[in-house]
Order: sequence, then structure tokens, then C-alpha cells
Amino acid sequence: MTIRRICHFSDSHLGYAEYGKISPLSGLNQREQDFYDAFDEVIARIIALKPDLAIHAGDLFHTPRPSNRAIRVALAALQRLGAAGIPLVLISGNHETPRIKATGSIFESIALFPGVYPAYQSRYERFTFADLDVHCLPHCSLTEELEAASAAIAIDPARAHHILVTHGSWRQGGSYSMGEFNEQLLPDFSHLFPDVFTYIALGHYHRRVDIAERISYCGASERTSISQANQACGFLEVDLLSGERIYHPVSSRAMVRLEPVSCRELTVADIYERVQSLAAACPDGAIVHLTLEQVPESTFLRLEMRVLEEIFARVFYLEKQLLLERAGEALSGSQAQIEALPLEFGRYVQNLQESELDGERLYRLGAHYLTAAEEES
Ligand SMILES: [Mn+2]
Repeated sequence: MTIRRICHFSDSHLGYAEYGKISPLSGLNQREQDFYDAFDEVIARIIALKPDLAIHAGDLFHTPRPSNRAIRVALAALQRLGAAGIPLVLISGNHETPRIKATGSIFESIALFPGVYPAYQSRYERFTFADLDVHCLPHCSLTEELEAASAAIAIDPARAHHILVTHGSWRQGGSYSMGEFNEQLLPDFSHLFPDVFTYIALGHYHRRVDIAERISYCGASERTSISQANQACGFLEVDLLSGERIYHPVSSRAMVRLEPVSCRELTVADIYERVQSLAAACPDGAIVHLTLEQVPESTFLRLEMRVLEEIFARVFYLEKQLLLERAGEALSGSQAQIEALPLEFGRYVQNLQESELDGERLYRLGAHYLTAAEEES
């Protein structure tokens, strides 16, 4: 068997769930279902492409202890790839690697499948397929482990091809951080091993990026954050001889990050109108991020979140960010979030109907205590 064409996929994040919305079909969290659907589509597309080998570059699961459902979806994929005769190499990423070894890894179970070659023990492992060696560096919890694993890479010159699979932030040519506390910074393997690797398959960064000839992040199959709104979802097909990379996009839920609306000069009615025209351009079922900025305090108190939600009734989920502007002083994002707490309380008080309490006085008192508490902390 000669390995000539591979499929490189990564960051499936099975078990990811968000927004507390239930799928009427499966009864599961709808976002969780979205991730299973995208992953299933990737598997179906890989099987249709019939590569000689499939490689998953980490974060198959979103957590070290995935749910029964997430495990079932993964095992079903292994079974389908196995039935199609496509071997699978996979490494564990920072999301699924247990922080304590005693937890054990779900990859121990995955390793029981024929044709599946998992590397997950925070150390270097190598798998041989005829004239190809696949060198695996899974996520390592400790820097020393990563150093030891990198130092353990052994190149057999008898092999025609070498592929390196690893998960983390490539340090050269850009910033490929996901902003996660346990992410791994990768040494420059192309420099440490000049002209050795036919291909370096990277996982962790959720966008497809070609770092260089024969070095790529293939990107994720779904988006875990609104910051990925403009990124495609899919996987790579790679020809080891020519180095040609073909990106195969898959369907994913639409994500839209709207241009922030400056509310300084707008009345509440104006704001609703502006937001309405923005909402009209959003696809049905999208996850939408809306920022209202420079919102005067008086406007903020009269804005009704219920109305905003109704305007976006067609979308799947509306993420709202409201940034206040106080007389003369503009607040930056994080400050405004904190400042908004007393104001949220103000809105609550205002909506208390037929209260026997003096709303104005209650608001002033509440805002006073909330502000004091925030200052203390
Ligand atoms: Mn990831």
C-alpha cells in the first residue's frame, strides 16, 4: 500500500454545547447537534474522497470526559471509516487531554478499534504505513513533556514520506493562538527538521491557514465562538507528491457579527429602526452578534430587550453587547459591562409594576450598594 493522498481534519469539538436551545428533532442542545452534523458531513465527504489515510489533528472531543452521545458519534465515525478501509491517525488536543493522568483518556477506548492509530499520552508516537511514517505529537500538559516529545522525534531515512501531526500554536509567520490558558506553543519544526516532512498537519487554530508549502492548519468543522464568524468550516485533502491542498468546505450554522451601532444621537425608536434593517439582512437561523455603543444612560433604561429579541425572531440566537456612554466620559468595553450592573438593576426596578415601593429611591439605593460592592472587589 502506498500512501499518496490524505485527508486532514481537526477540531471537531464533539460535545460542545451553547445557548441552551433544544433541537426539536433530537432533543439535544441544538448547537451540540450542529457540531455532530458538521462532523458527520466531514466523515461522509472523506469517505467519498477515498483517501489512503485520514488524519485528525486534535480536539475531536470538546472535553476530557465527553458525554455518551459525543462518544457514540465519534465511534460511529470510526466504524464508517473502518468499513470504507480508510485508516485513521488521531492525536489528542488541549481540550480532551485530561489534566490529571488518573482521569484516563477516552482515546484508550478509541485505540481498541482496528485501523485506528491514536496518540494521546503526552508523548511522541510514530505510526508506519508502507513508505510513510506519521510522527505524532499530541497535546502535552507540561512544557517538559512537549520538549521531551519533540526531542524524541526519530526520522528513518528509509521512508519516502514523513508527516508530522501536532496540536498547538505555530509561532512563525503570524499568531495562531486560540487564547486558551493551556494551549501549547509549538517549536519551529520546519527549522528543526529541514526538508524532512512531506506535510505538517496542524490542529488547534480553527481557521484554515497555509503556514507555508506543506504546512497547514485545516481549520475546524464548526465555529466555537462569534470571533470565528467570517471563517469557513471544512477540511483539507492533500496530495503528498505534488503538495497540492484542496479545501473542502462543509455546511455550518451561519454566524454574523454586525457592525456596531452608535446610539449617541439616536432615540429609542431610531435604535429599533436601525436594528430592524440590520436584522433583515441576517440569514434565518444565524447566530448574530449585535453591539449597541455610546448608549446614553437614559436611552439604556428605556431600551427593551424583549423588543430587540422580537426584531431578531428569525435568527437562532442573538448575542447582545451594550456599551454605555455617560455625560462626557466614554467607557471602554469592560468598564461599561461593570457599569451596566446598577443600570440593569434600574431597568428591573422600572419594570416592577404596581410596586408600592418608591422606584426612584430603590434604584438609587440599589445602584449605591452595587457600585460599592464592585469597588470593594
Ligand atoms: Mn480546538
